[in-house]
Amino acid sequence: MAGEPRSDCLFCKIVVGEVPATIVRETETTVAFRDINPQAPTHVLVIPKEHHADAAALAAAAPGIAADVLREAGEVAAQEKTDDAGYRIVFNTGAGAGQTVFHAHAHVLGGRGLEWPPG
Ligand code: IU
Repeated sequence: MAGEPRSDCLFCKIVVGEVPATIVRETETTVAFRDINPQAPTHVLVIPKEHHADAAALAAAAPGIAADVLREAGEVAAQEKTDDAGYRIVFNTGAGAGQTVFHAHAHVLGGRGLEWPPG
């Protein structure tokens, strides 16, 4: 069923504390934790606690929670004090775009200059 935890999903395991993560924020519907392979001084992932494969699936099944993820991404940027200088919210979607974990997640990247277009 849409949103149910999956036993083979690493991020579902982070939600329940079975896999360790450095959590920086948590709400009723979301968790934000530091990426283990940071690509910028601030690199935090914001995930819904519910399991949805990617951002589009999340928005289709649970638009309120998709909004929670976006709001939390902004709160992370403010907490990390990167909101003045600018930051980027990225949803890699599909293997061809670099998605490796198929549980929706927003990358919040900041703390350095970010080029456009991205690689
Ligand atoms: P991607 O957009 O699916 O490629 O992002 C997955 C991210 O999850 C990637 O940046 C990893 O470094 C990160 N990550 C993590 O933070 N903790 C983990 O245990 C694993 C991956 I596996």
